[in-house]
Formats: sequence, structure tokens, C-alpha cells
Amino acid sequence: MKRINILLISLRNYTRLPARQLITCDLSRSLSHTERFPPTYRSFGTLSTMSRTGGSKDEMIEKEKNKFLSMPLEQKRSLYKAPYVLLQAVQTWEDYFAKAKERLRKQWSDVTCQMSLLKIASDSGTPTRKDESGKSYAVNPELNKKVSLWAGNITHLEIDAIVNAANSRLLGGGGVDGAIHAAAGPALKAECATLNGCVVGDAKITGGYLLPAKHVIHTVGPQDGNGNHLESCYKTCLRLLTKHHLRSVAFPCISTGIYGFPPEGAAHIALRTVREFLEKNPQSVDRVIFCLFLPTDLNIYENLMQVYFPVEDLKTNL
Ligand code: AR6
Repeated sequence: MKRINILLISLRNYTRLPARQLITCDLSRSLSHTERFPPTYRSFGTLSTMSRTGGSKDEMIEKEKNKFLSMPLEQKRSLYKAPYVLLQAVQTWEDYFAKAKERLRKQWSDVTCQMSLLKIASDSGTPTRKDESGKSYAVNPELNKKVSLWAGNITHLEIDAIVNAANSRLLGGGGVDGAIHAAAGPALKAECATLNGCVVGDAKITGGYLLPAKHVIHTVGPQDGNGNHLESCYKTCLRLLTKHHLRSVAFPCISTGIYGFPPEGAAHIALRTVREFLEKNPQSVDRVIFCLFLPTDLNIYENLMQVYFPVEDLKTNL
């Protein structure tokens, strides 16, 4: 009983919930929660008692970050809060297309889809699909193996890095930011607090802590629909990825939620920036995953993939 009381008090300190709410918690869940957040994590949660364990706050954060980065995978997996998804389980765009090509060809041949999303040009005699600026992209089988459309929760991906659509304070928020901080645990916020925020269009990297992903790249999207700033988010995230020798990354649809960027325009920018980065740096990354949480975003990306990552020549399928 004494142990249970200690657990409840500890949990109350961590969650700052009233005791009555905690008592209604399932105890087996409380126990595993306490195991996941040992005393050092509770001090991360309050950000006030860091020095108690000795060493500076920064040293303690660095130590915790490295603990998770060097932890044996099986041990780390036992701490995850949700199911995890391996990179191998995320189909490449090439495989995705092969499995869904009948449906996709039908979807793509839909007149409305072609008129609203794509510019079909046949001025040279060969029909091509062009992006918003009139550029067309060649079929490139190597690049089609490096990108993926994946519908799901980004916090489940066990890959090198996931991107967070954060705000400039980098201290958590709603949407995907909230989901990432909830799954990573309070140590993520403690590390973020040392970064002095982040300006729009820039990105900063942290550890992933209790997330299946090793790292989180936090970027701040525009709130005013500025496409250059959104492009800069994708570019700086990709630059950080390669700077840290990371090989796989997943992007949410930055700025298209609470920040209100029109999803179709944002998808053009995301796909074009990634295509151009991969063309210039084909060996630097193994996989870029577009994580699509909403069915409407999946539909937009499926349609635009034929422009930025074409799998077959249009002339054979028009
Ligand atoms: N996994 C993948 N994608 C998700 C998830 C998830 N778990 N949850 C939401 N999305 P938003 P923003 C998608 O609003 O527009 C926060 O408060 C969502 O459907 O998270 O850049 C920050 O602190 C949408 O497609 O980010 C900032 O204050 C996409 O993620 C502000 O929101 C982005 O939606 C940033 O706004």
C-alpha cells in the first residue's frame, strides 16, 4: 500500500493532475508509466530539480539523450507507448504504385483531377505532366525507391528521424507537435527548452527519447501562407538530416493544420523540394516518407506523385 501511495504521489507530481483523477487510473498502467518515467524523467517534467542528480542541466539532458540513442533496441522497444512500424514495413512509392496502379490510373485519368492538380502539356509531341511552374520530372526508378506515402501516426515510425511541425518557442503545442511530445516524454521538452526557439523556415534537431524514432527535427512552418518559408522548412530539415548522417526521415504536412496553409499548395512545395533535393543528393538518404494523417492529404499526394515521382511515361497511359 505504501508503494502504491508513493507511486500516486510521484505520478501526481509528474502529471500535475488532482489526486482524485489519478486514483481512477488503472494501477497496472500507473506502474508501467512510472517505469517509463523514472525519477530523472520526473525532474525533466518540472525542469526545476535537474542539479539534484549532479552535473549541469545541459549535461544531464545530453546524458539522457545518449542513453536512448545507445540503448539496445529490444530494451528501448519495451518502453514505447504505442505500436511501432519498421522502415521495411513502409512501402516504397514504386511498390505502392505497383500494388495500386489500376486504382491510381483511374484516379489520375479523372478529368477534374487533371485540370485542378496537373498541367498536361504535349507541346513537344510527348505528353508530360508539369508542376505549377511548368517543370516536368523524368521517370527515375532510383528515386521512386527512396520515397513513400504512408498513412498513419508519425510517432509510430521506428526510423532515424521524424519531423515535428512545431511553433517558434519549441515547447510543444497541439496537432502533431502535441502527439510527438506526448510520445517522447518530458525529456524532449527539456532538451527543446535549451534550443532558444526556432525561427520560421528553420529547423533544429533533438533526441527522440521514448519515441521509436531516434531523432526529432523540429521545424516552424509559416502561419501566413508564405511558400518560400515552407520550402525552407523542408530544405533545412533535409540539410540537418544529412549533416547528422541520418538516412531515413518522415515529414508530416507542415503548416497545413493549425497554421492553415492550403494543403494542395503545401503538397506541391513538399514534393518538389524533396524531388530536387534527392536529384542533387541521391546517395545521401535512403528514404523520405510523406506521413499523411488525413485521407484528404493522402489523396492529394497520390495525385501529385505522378508529377514529381512519375513511375511510367505518360504517353503510354493517356
Ligand atoms: N502524425 C502525423 N501527422 C499528424 C499527426 C500525427 N500524429 N497529428 C496531426 N498531424 P499541425 P501546423 C497532421 O496542426 O499546421 C501546433 O500547436 C495534421 O493532420 O500539427 O504546422 C504547434 O505547436 C496536419 O496535416 O501543424 C504549432 O503551434 C499536419 O500534421 C502549430 O500547431 C500539420 O498540422 C503548427 O501548426
